[in-house]
Formats: sequence, structure tokens, C-alpha cells
Amino acid sequence: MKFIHLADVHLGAVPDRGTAWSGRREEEIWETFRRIIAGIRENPVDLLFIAGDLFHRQPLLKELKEVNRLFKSIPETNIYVIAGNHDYLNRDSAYRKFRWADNVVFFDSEDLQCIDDDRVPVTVYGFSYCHQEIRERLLDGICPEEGDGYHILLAHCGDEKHVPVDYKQLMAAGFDYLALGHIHKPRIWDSGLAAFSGAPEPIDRNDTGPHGYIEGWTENGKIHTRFVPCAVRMYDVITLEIDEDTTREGLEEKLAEEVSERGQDNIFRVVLTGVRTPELLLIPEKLKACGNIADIRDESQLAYDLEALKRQYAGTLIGDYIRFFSGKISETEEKALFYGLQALLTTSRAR
Ligand SMILES: [Mn+2]
Repeated sequence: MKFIHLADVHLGAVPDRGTAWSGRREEEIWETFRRIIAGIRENPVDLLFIAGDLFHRQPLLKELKEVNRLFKSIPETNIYVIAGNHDYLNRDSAYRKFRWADNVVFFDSEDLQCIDDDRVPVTVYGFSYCHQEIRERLLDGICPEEGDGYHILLAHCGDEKHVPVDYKQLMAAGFDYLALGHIHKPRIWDSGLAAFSGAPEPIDRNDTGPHGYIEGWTENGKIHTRFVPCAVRMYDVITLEIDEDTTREGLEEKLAEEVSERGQDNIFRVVLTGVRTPELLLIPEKLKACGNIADIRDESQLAYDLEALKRQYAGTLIGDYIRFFSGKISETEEKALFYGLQALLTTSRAR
């Protein structure tokens, strides 16, 4: 028996709205989903599990038709789908009246349901979201029914607003595999008993690292799994250390190099660390032009010789400003001191 476990596809999401690559990302999320289905067409599996948030929001009827068309194209595979918190079954949800292809089982209730597969010895358990949040611990105390074959649970869960879970307890409940969704980064338990497949394509800038799905198979009566990366791009963090010799041009060059080394198509968050001199004036737009830069976080500290400045500017606004912050100061005050000084010094120089 072979299966594929997907979750958090988030069809319809528009990542990084307002950036140059946003529209392309919206397409890529669909393309990767189509590619996974095409892969199943080439290499059929018995079961496909979709553990919630197939859609980023309420699906449109035409989107359901398109997904159903893809599902119909893999008739040798039985497909089990639950709705998550993003595509939850609200009263008017297009999910409610939709007629799926014969090989699709859609769980349409918040109560746990259990279905015996008609082709392989597997019983599938699952429930869908009918609300945006489920704070109740719906998975506490559940266990598989008596009976042969493999017992596989689909669940969209994992934080306090979305079915909090005691993993240890759930792992001991007797299921052969837990196909989990909601957490976008893949997480696979060593026991092989459970996994968050993660989103096949990263959806936002916090979804760093590799993304893909889980492939499972049985061997000697036990389920084995492996992670299969499939995302076309990755979110990554570039940390640039600044020192007193850093120039604006030098930093832009370093960022461009780093981007091409890690992959021009990837999307980056940039973190600036170290110490910078007041002379180094960075232009965020120039840095952002070095690649797909989603955001820049400046954690560098301005280097000032406070004592020297205090002496040099004694009796002026700048001197008073430094004196105001003397003694032990908080992190926020330190920021205020440095940014204030930078503003005062640049304007006083301009005069
Ligand atoms: Mn979710």
C-alpha cells in the first residue's frame, strides 16, 4: 500500500502581496499542486490524504471544479480531504453542495468520522472545520476502532486556537499513522507514526526551509514515510554583518553575491547585524533591488563615542540630548538615543 500525504496547499493564496513576484507565486502554488497530481498519474499511489487548508480561503465553485478535474485524472487513487481553518465549512461554503468524483471522500462534519477504504485495508479517520477556530481538544481520548488493516487519522491541528494536541497521548492511541496539517514547516516524528507534511509551497516569509509532502508505504506490516521536497522556491534569511569599514555599495554587492549563491529565485529576509558608523546611510530600495527581498530588519547598532560627542557638543542640543540618556538605559531608550543622534548629527552637518 502506498500513499501521499499533503496539507496546507493554500490554493488561492497571494504571497507577499505588493511585491514583484507575488502574482507569480500565486500561480506557482497551483502549478506545484498540479505537478504533484501529475506525479501520481505517472506513479499511482493507493491513497492521497489532504489534511486541511487545501484552499487559502473559501473555495470558488470553479476552483473546486478544477481540483475535481485533477482528482478525476488519478482514478486509481482514493482521495481523502478534510477542510482546515482557512477553508472551513461555513454555511455558504461551496464545499457544502459540491459533488466530488467517485474516488474522493470529503469529510463534511466537525465530528470524527471513520471510513473503510474500498480498495486497500485502510480505515481513514477525520473531521473538518466548520468554524475558523476550534479551541476544544477534539483529539484527546480518541482511538481507532477494532479491526484489521491500517488505521490512519487525518487532523488539522496544533496550536491553541486550532485543536490543541497532546502528541504523546495521540501517538499512543493506536493509530498506524497520523497525517497532520496546519503547521507549514514539515515535521516528522522519528517513530514514523506521525508527520506534519508542511505546505508543498511556502506561503509566507515565515515558511523558511524546504517544503514538500510525505510519501508513505507499508513494509512488513508497518508504515514507513519519507519527506519529498517539491517547492520551486524557498524563503531564506540572509544575515549581513556590518562593521566600521562597510560602505553602502559594498553591502549591496555582498547581498547580491549572497543571493546568487543561494538561488536567485528564492525569497529572502535580510537581517543587518554588527556595528555601523553614522556615515553609513543605507538605502532600503537599493538593497531590495539585489534580489527577491521580502524585508530588511536592521539590528545593527550605531557606533558613537558618546563621551567624545558629549564633550564636543557640550552646551548644544546634541550635548543635552546625550546627557538626557546618561546612566543605565533600556533597549528602547538606546534606540531613541542612537536614532536621535543620527538625525541631529546629519542635520547639524548639513548646515
Ligand atoms: Mn491551517
